[in-house]
Amino acid sequence: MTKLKIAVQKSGRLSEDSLKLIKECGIKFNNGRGTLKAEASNFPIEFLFLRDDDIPGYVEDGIADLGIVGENVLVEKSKGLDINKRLGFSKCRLSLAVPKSENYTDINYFEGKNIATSYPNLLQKYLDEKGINADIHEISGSVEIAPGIGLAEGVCDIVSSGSTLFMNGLKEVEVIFKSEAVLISSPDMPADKKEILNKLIFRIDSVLNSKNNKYILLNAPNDKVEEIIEILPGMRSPTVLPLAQEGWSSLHSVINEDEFWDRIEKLKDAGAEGILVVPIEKMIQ
Ligand code: PRT
Ligand code: ZN
Repeated sequence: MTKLKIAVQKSGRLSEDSLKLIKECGIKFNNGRGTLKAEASNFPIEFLFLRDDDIPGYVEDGIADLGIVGENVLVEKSKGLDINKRLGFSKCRLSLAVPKSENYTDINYFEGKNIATSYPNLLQKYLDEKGINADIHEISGSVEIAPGIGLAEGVCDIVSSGSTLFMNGLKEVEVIFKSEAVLISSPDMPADKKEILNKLIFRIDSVLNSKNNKYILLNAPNDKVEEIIEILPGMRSPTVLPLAQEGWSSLHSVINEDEFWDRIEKLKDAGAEGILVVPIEKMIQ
């Protein structure tokens, strides 16, 4: 039977969320500590646990059919792979930073300077676009200490909260790339594997959609129902049910996380009462 092999990070910032997503897709497997491989019991998929930097290469070589990796690593390695799905976790940015005391005005600051990074390709591309000539000093880790030990005048590193830069006396001055975890595959996947991939993507979509949406229930006097329906865009139109109390209705719908607070305020102003908002387990569209 055809199976997909998916490469996921063995241990690190991507691992937990990658495996959580797969579990939320209803896929069951055992991954004991230190195992390099695992097999799902209820879906045709096998897992390879690897270092994130190796994942694009393994997918390119066909050792794995799919991978979950940070977009920063994918683009840095530039392997001509497809992004099948943006997964919304491990969000971060690749930024240029300089010592706090520096008087930074714009990107021309870096002309002729030394920049330490683990992302030489992404950085070079950015500097080329901006017409800046700088010396890129590639190092594999602890990039943030480079200015302090006199190795470089600036750094280009992954930033999430900004506290690592702050603690090392640096300030973020330019964001050069925004990243999140992505599901990748080789562009030439055979049809039988593609079919399994489409099933997996269908499940991932329903999990991601459910995270971005909430189920909302509220009560409203009948003469306000029409106005409230205008504010409540559902997957189709809201469900309206009569309440035991004469002249009142209950409305049910789905609301997007992004517009949530804005809509709730409008609903209250329009006369909605007893508003309940509940998470959605899966959402099939
Ligand atoms: O061992 P392996 O090679 O598999 O893992 P790794 O150590 O190379 O990678 P890992 O687990 O640290 O990160 C995996 C992926 O997570 C990265 O490629 C990014 O896509 C994503 N990610 C998200 C991050 C961060 N957030 C992050 N904050 N990767 C690294 N960091 C580091 C950054 O390098 C810096 O040292 O955290 C520090 C900055 O964090 P803040 O919060 O202080 O700004
Ligand atoms: Zn790595």
